[in-house]
Amino acid sequence: MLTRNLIIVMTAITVIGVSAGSIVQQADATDICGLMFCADYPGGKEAYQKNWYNEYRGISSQVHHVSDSKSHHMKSVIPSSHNADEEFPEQLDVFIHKFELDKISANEALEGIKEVHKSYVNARITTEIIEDVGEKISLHNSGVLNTSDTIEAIHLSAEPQNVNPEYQGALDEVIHKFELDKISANEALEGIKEVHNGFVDLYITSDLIEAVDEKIALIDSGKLSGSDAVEAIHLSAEPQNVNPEFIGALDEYLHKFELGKMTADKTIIGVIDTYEGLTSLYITSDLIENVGIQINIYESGNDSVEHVLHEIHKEIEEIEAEMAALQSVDGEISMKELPPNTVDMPAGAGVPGCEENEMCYYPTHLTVHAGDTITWINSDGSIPHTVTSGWPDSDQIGENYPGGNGFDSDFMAGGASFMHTFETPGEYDYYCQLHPWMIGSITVE
Ligand SMILES: [Cu+2]
Repeated sequence: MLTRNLIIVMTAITVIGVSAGSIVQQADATDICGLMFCADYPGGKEAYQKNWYNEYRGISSQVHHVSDSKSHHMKSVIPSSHNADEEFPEQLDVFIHKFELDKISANEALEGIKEVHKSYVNARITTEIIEDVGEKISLHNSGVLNTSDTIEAIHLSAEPQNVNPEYQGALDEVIHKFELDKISANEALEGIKEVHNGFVDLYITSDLIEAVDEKIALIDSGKLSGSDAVEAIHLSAEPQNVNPEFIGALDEYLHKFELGKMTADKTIIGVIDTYEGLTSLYITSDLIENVGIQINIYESGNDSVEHVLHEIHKEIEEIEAEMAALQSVDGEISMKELPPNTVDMPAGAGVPGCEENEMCYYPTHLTVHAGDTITWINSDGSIPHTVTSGWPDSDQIGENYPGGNGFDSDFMAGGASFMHTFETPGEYDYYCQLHPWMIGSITVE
């Protein structure tokens, strides 16, 4: 898992470095260590590369003889057809990663890649991946792609499972800057287009890339503008996040309704607004469609508001149960024992995807008694986080949280902790302003 994340991060950064340099300040491939600048990484670039390389040793030694040999030794690659989609990328990785670690030149890397490819073709083994790589090699042969772009393109098409996270990671860099008001909507769009074009220029496509393509076409035709466009791209670029974000927004109203703080009529209006907000951005999911059906039932006058709200809540619970089931299949998360009333921000919280295992804030949902003090700890290396009342995109956050009792840790460096005492019963949502996929809540009884 760690290995996978590092590859994703490293290559995402390379893409940003190449394609969005003007937006992502100093985002030069040599300066970035994971999600941070090497200057901020404990031990600097050398430590980062060493950690990263060690993760890869297993694979490297497995096919060591290949990486160190010239063409006449290539018979030592034994192509196998039943596992081709796994083994072929692994064999390519040896050259790609040596290149990324500056251990071999781009030409040497491409030479190695070509020979691995040839050995599969000679053995008459083909798969979509092998064909894709063949295509990239011919683009290089015809002069359309230069050598390092070719390697980058081969890297991404040889690991199709990585294209989406890498693409998302690159988009996220830009989108989060916009959400933190560090760049304007126009600058964000410019950055998104640069990231997008970076992939398209490398002849890499995926469903996700096509979905963003569609949104960009909507922008260009004037149907979406400014921050709506950025939001739409954000949500369609993270389809796994649409439901949690939608649920989070709906919960704002449903919780208030359940706590008797909002009438059913006002609640349904909030729910409809939330729903229309997403659908006007051309964003859909099963949950969004099911909530749409309930809204239709309400608008047709065939059911009471209370029952419609109840049905919507049931839809949410079903999706949440599905997400929980996926997590338990994902399995074994080993966590250190935490003292009571403590929430940890574990390693990896700064990487999108932690929300799938509820590992951005751990525990993500905590129930305490009025008068209890909660301590949050940032254990995520040297990556800063915040603990801020509200949820991404809400108007009133931190100490301005509606209803009072809001809190805001401000930037918490790695190792820092933050405490807040909850005097009043209620539901307290909070999130990280730097990584909006980090969302948690405290229930005070
Ligand atoms: Cu964070």
